Amino acid sequence: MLVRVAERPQQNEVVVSFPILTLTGETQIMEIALNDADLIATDARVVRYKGVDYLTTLSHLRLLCTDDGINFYEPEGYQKLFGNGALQTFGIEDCRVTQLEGKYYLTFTAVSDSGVGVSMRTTTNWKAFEDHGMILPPHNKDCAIFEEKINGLYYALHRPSSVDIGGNYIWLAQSPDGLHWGNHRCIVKTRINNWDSARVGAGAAPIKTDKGWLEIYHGANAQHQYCLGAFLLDLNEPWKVLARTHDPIMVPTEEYELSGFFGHVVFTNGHVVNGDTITIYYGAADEHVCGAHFSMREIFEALGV
Ligand code: MAN
Repeated sequence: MLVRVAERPQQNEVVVSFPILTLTGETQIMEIALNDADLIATDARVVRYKGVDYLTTLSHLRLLCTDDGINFYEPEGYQKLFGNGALQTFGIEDCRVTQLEGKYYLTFTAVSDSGVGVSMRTTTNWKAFEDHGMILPPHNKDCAIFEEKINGLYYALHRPSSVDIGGNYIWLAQSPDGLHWGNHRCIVKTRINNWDSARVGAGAAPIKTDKGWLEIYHGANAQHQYCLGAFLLDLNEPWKVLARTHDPIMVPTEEYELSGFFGHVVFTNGHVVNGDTITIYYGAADEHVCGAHFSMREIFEALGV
């Protein structure tokens, strides 16, 4: 499992402090007095100072191993993955990993003062990584590449945000080489008066099933309450949405999902399928990584297929 680790210094009552990366990769701590009139700090995740947005935490990615899917440890001899370069100075987050033709494709959110976009690294052995830079420019996140080519093309789900006309919708892109993406199509939108009314975004790589590509996605409402749902895409024409759950398949209910660094959040980037059981790994309240078992049959029932 590759986890997002978000770090910040111990906070005190006088200043808000947060780390950013310099262009040469050193960590620099920014400090702003809490009584500074130019500081806006109303969201646990972001601060705005003199018109510039910063993140309150700096994230990197860490590889963990498990023998049973429940107990995880950090293996020796593997590097942590840190932000690198001008487009990752505020960190890297929320990685989806796709295994395709012997290669692992890591697509993650890259954050800097230039914006939030999707960057990619690939590896075959988790020791040497090839950096492909930013593949989808701001504002974009939640990119998950399909684990098989379809009719000779790579496909990926991603989530651009359109601030004026449009919204935070899930799009599908195709690529001849896995690096250059085009023919973007908007396939799943937010739904008014529903749990996914404000934003939707892909979870991990779609799961190939005999009914279609099954995608577990997150949705949030205007109060930033995040739940999980599912949709199904046609196997050969993945821009066709065959079904979508009306109600969420997972809602934050436990104490550790309702309160934490940012409460009322369940947010997934990874899963393991074993027969009818799918173990969905998810972030709870932006604080803990959890796992939950679901029945594939029950998800298909919720989809009405
Ligand atoms: C949102 C949240 C944060 C994340 C930033 C940048 O504010 O998803 O957790 O750090 O976007 O991606």
